[in-house]
Amino acid sequence: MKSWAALAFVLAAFGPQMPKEPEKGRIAVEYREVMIPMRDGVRLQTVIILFKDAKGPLPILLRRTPYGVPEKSVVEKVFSSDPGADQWITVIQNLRGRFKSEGKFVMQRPPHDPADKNGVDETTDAWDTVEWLIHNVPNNNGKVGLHGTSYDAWTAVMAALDPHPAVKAIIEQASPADMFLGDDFHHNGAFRLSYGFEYSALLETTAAENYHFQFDRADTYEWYLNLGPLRNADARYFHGKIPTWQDFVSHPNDDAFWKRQTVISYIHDVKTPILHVAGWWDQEDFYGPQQIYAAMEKFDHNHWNYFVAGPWNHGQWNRDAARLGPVEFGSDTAKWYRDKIWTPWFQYWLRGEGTLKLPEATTFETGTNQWREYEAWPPAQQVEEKRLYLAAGRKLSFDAAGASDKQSYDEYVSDPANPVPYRPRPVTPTYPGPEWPVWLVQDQRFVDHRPDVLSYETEPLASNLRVTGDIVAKLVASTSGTDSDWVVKLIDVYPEDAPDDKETHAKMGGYQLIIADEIFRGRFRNGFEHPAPLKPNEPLAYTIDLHTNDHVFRKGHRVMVQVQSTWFPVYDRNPQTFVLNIFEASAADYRKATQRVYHSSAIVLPVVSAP
Ligand code: PG9
Repeated sequence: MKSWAALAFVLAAFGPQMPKEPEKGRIAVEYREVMIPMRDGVRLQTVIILFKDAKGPLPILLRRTPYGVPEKSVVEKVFSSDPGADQWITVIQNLRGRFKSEGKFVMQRPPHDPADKNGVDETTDAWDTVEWLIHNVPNNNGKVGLHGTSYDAWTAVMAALDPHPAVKAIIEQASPADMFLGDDFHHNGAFRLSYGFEYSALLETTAAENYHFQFDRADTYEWYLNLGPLRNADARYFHGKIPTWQDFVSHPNDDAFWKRQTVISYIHDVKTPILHVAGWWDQEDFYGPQQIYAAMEKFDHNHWNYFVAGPWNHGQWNRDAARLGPVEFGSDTAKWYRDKIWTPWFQYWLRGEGTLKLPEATTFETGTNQWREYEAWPPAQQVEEKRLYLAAGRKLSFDAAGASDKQSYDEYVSDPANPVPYRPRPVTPTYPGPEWPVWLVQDQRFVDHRPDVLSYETEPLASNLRVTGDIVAKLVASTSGTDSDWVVKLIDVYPEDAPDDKETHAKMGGYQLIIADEIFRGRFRNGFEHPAPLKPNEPLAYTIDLHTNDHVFRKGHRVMVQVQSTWFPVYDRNPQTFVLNIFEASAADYRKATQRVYHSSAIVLPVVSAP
């Protein structure tokens, strides 16, 4: 395994049971590697971790992954020194076509056609694995829990569609829900260029299980800019050999391919207790767990569906989370989640221990740094929708006075040849980091006052502003082109006299911290299936969901909104000239455009009156 894969594996693999310093009583671990047969004869490489002196029978915790199973030496080191590890039998399995697992890997393999009696998918593979485990693993109690982060979480969600009767509980942490609308590969139809390119190379380059694309520039901003139109990616580098890239190119709209892949359309019931976990600053799959929770909630007759969100980036619930970058949370929020939620959840459902005292939603309120409990997510009580208008003079105001003036706007030129960077340059490769995991908390002053970024802000707040629930941007905007991207960022601006961060030494006076953000690709204004050109220079209304949040803008802080039309290279550049398929656009299609943001635009905030 290459470094990132190794890291990803360790993070995802051990979940709450993180490596700790060896303690007095070491646990005797037994490592078994087996090939478990699926219904079509394909065998999947699986590691089973047993404990020699365990007081059993024990439940099984299963994680299914594309990222590799652990080696014996790693398992012995980590598990033997974890006092909580011998509560369960841990099982980790490679998906089809990954490492020593047989068969073919398919990126997010969609469910098979129900008419095909021999069909296989992640749901049947999970079913077959559980069936084998409960009959072949010694000393198991017949109860299985599924869990994981990101891709592994998604395999757990797929198992939940038709779970084996032995599956008694699931925790999905940051499962993607829809790769066209809000997770790793696109947001609202805008293509996640650096992630899509680097992740497909990582998983699908032959001759290496995990291949880090070798950039010949230290700054990938420059590299992707030099790449030019997207069609050069395949012509110069991938040569038709990366199936996921081919899929991006062949499916530029939300067509049957993406609809088959999204898990949401397969959710018609909640068949097993399931907990969904999201991170407020998850740079990969923040949308997924919120959407899957909401979709399941409609069918939650047994009260088995729960939601947790904390102040984390992708996977940080598995690590330390007393801070993210320069933002402090006052305590280790990840440990709190593992001790108070993750472990009791599985102890209750799989071992029959304790009582489940979990509220419908548990979220960490940033700004005041406290855990909150809600009877519904997003909460309906004591929440009032308030509009913050993008007013003249770059002011952000609850006062609607200027909003009725339909002619008043601010203007900038968006130039695809000089796109706004999404993080300070040099933009290092996505993996192994360390910059990628923290980009959403980076100080936005590095783009504030660029001529192609509009910043609107309030006066310092006279009292705390508590925002809990769904945040929505109502943008009224025009472009001189025929297609355009709109990026909206809701930002907490720290007071000028805020002290420097002691650990990172970041200058926190005036710090611009993103709280919510999203991009929208204009061509999909009337639907994601059928792109259409925009009428040049016509003010058009866009509703952009910035998703749910739980944050207090504290007294003395300012609220800021930034609007821009490029966010590069995490998103590809919109040519700003309508073409049928942006993956096939030519260099000449990429043109400057004059963008106008009208003062009738607003951010709709779910404001909570209670302190
Ligand atoms: N965000 C990663 C991913 C999940 C599913 C598909 C593609 C990528 C991950 O961390 O696993």
